[in-house]
Amino acid sequence: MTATNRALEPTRVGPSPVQELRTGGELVVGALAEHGVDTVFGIPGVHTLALYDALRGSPVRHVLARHEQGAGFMADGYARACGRPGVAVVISGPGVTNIATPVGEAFTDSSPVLVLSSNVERAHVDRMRGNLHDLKDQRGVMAAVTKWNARVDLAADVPAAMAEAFRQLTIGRPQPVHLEFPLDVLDERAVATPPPAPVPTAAPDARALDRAVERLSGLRRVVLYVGGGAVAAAAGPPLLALAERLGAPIITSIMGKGAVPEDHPLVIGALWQPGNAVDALLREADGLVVVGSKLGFQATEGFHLPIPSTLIRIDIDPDELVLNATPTFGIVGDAASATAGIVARLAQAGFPTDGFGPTRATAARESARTAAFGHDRLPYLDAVRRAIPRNGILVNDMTMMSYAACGLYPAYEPRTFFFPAGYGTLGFALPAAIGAKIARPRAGVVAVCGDGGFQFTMSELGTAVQERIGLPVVIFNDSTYSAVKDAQARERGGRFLAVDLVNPDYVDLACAYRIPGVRVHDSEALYREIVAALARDLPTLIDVPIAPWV
Ligand SMILES: Cc1ncc(C[n+]2csc(CCOP(=O)(O)OP(=O)(O)O)c2C)c(N)n1
Ligand SMILES: [Mg+2]
Repeated sequence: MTATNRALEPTRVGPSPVQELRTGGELVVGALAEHGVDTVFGIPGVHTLALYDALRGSPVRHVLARHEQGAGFMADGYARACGRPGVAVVISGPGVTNIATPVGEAFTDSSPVLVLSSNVERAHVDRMRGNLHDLKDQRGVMAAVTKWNARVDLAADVPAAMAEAFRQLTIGRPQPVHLEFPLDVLDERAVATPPPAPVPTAAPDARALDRAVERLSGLRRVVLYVGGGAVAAAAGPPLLALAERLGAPIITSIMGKGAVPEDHPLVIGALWQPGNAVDALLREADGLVVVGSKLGFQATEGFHLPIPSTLIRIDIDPDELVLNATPTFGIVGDAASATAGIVARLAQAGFPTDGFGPTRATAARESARTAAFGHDRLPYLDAVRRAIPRNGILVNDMTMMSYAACGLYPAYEPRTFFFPAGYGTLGFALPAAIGAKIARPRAGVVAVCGDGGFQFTMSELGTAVQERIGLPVVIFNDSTYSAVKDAQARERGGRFLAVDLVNPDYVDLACAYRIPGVRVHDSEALYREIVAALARDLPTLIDVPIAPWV
């Protein structure tokens, strides 16, 4: 096996007592089942026939996408919804380059996606000898968008390689990994060597927690800033306990939405903006505790988030811990156990503080809401929120209404608000929502798209119909790439180009797929149609013509 980040030597502990010869493909599928994978998303080809042969009759469900980009977003949506790795299976060459985009999204947003691909025969890999689906450096393509990737050159190495892939998906920051199998490896028969034992993850350093508490006891006005790491670690209860003990308001990034309930009086949500009431609160603060956030360029509006004199950072990833803002000190650890460790020590110290308190936090939130982007479209967002159950999932595309939702749609539970925050890929919402609904079939899942973004992956409607996915797909339709038009208006003196769209009639499109399609003109009708669509076991297209944003 050849690995990108480090050499991988599987432990050879001799053949198992039952020396059953299995194909590489069977060993891959066997390992998937052993690692608890119930579903894979993909598109077959002649290079993956051995894998599909093994999937037939296995307990692993295969969901047939219409484009590998869709399969990648579905795997990402699945992972975001339940926290377990989402798995995609693609062919060599075009299958790999097609899936690189959604894997890029999963990479920037820290979502654990496993891509399994074929490659040409071992003897021909990277040599461009005219094989079907030749790609000069397939692993290089995927190295750009994954945390770890490797080629498996012997069928006997498959279990160890799969074990390492799952280890990579579960240690540290969750991010995509890729394994490729030359097609003759998938057909090769071998006795599997058992995988090495998993390595347990380390607990946060007790001395670092002691020092954090020491430092916190000298502070009077602390604010918590919570990112996607808190969602991944299900850190809500200890974060609320910490906030309540310190009287500390909680600001979230977009990726942190839902880590703590946005109707708690101390929770502000993703409403920080330079100059608003939340900004004022931060400028008054003497301490900021950042949990599971890289304090990224976008989230901090170009690094303009006010940082008080004491900055404590908690992150599972030692590199992210010091990225963008140097902490007074940092704690390497997962958001839940590190925060719980601080709370336990504060309780022991009998540490009392009023801090800003819930009244200040709630006042800042309400003031920031009235000044937030898209406040004039609130009736639509309220209708969507009322229609989706408290634990239901809103899956957003890159569209103006979703930008408004980032601030104004309250999320109450972890893994209920998805947005392609880092890579900003149009076409995320529909396939990611399909993946989410497959991961959590009983949850109410709603996709929100713009008319432009929807067309990037609308072919996945076919997947949703075939799999009978009950999914309202709301298209806020202004026949425009408004986000771009808005930028051309503000930054280019209104010199518009390439932003007007001639769209299909989405109700007719629904008709072509033989699924319900409706057009609604106000928020009440939108609410009713989402509720009705959530009760169906088929997708529903809801076209909402809206006033121009620009
Ligand atoms: C893959 C990809 N290509 C291009 C863009 C650039 N882009 C960002 S927003 C946008 C317009 C989206 O239009 P629509 O989905 O109708 O939403 P609206 O902005 O009109 O609300 C474009 C083209 C992108 N984000 N992703
Ligand atoms: Mg539009």
